[in-house]
Amino acid sequence: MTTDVDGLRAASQRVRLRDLQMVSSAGMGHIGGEFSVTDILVTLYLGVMALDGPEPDRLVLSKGHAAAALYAVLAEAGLLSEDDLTTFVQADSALNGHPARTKVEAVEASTGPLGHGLPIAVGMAMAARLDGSSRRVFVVTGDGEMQEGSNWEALMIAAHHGLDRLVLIIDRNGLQQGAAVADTSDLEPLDDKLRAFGWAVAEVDGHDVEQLQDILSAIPLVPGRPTAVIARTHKGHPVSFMSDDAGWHHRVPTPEQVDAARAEVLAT
Ligand SMILES: Cc1ncc(C[n+]2csc(CCOP(=O)(O)OP(=O)(O)O)c2C)c(N)n1
Ligand SMILES: [Mg+2]
Repeated sequence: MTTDVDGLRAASQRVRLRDLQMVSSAGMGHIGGEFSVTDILVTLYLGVMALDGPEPDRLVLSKGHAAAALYAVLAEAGLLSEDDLTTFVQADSALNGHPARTKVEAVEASTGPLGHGLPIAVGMAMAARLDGSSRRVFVVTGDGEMQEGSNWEALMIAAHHGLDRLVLIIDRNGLQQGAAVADTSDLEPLDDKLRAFGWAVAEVDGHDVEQLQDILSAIPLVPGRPTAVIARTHKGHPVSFMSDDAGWHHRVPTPEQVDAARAEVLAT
């Protein structure tokens, strides 16, 4: 499925509205990181990935705490139903607060404990190569998550094996839980570090679906190298009172805040 840029923008708006509803009725979620990653997931599922056919691409949402955004995007892609979304984190629902591979067919890897998605995706990319498949493997991490040492082992082994169908997208919103990434264990210069580990690196505005679609459709950027896309985002985007505020990592909006946020999402 390849949606055009206007279609992607409209889908992002619907996903954020749906996410607000899911988090407020469930009384839990991670709205800040869900809003920062929405445009990335929408672009991947609706504008880049092959979802069916002989060689479907695979996606691992390593920042599994943003599960509500993933579920809402899967519904846009026809891989979950609107009814499914209403069950988010209810007892007996398949839609847990973190994605579970054994419960949702479209979920490729169970995630939540940070630092595992990239190593899993490396294994998937190696398996694809062994199968003679040209499928791409996309993995989306948080930037705080990139502090985990397991990611840097995975970066090394992916480059060693020249896995150029593997794409890492880092949701570079600058914040983790309760703090700025730069204040706890700084990642910079992130692009140079990734290049030094043997990756091709691009940097984009992670809320610009056109830029995202262009770069993510141009894989591999360098033949023989895995690709890392540093997507500059804002936690809570585009809601003014949530944006770039670590307090909105997992705060649940009040009904008044839901209304105010809805109006701002609709205005973008
Ligand atoms: C190994 C591990 N440590 C801690 C947590 C708790 N936790 C959940 S989200 C989060 C912050 C992650 O920050 P980042 O990766 O930047 O995510 P984003 O800003 O996109 O929400 C933390 C510490 C976890 N899920 N896994
Ligand atoms: Mg972050």
